[in-house]
Amino acid sequence: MSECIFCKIINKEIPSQVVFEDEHVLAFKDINPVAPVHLLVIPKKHRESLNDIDVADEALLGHILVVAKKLAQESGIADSGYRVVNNCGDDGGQVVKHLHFHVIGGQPLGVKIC
Ligand code: IU
Repeated sequence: MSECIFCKIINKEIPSQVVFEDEHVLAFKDINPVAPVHLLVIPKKHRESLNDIDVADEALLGHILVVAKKLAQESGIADSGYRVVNNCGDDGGQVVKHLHFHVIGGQPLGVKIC
């Protein structure tokens, strides 16, 4: 059994507020939202970070972005704007070691560092 917390969420061993699911990805509300809309889109396959992605995962990554856009539209933040963020590794601020993309919006967002 995986010790990864996001794998446990995928396997429904830990509850979450799921907003989208298909055979490849799960999306759920972040438990500690930093904005009115804060979702996480994760692959069902365990990948620790973007560093573990290779060419075979290109379609999966594209799918994650399409799902992120769809969820932004459904959340009503697509027109005003939003961010899709991936934190990779320690200096990138990644805390949970299962690849995930934040979808954040619903208010003007803060400091841009890039
Ligand atoms: P980070 O990119 O690894 O820093 O983000 C991890 C996010 O996962 C963070 O925003 C947490 O609030 C969120 N999260 C969650 O939604 N549910 C959980 O059980 C855990 C973390 I642990």
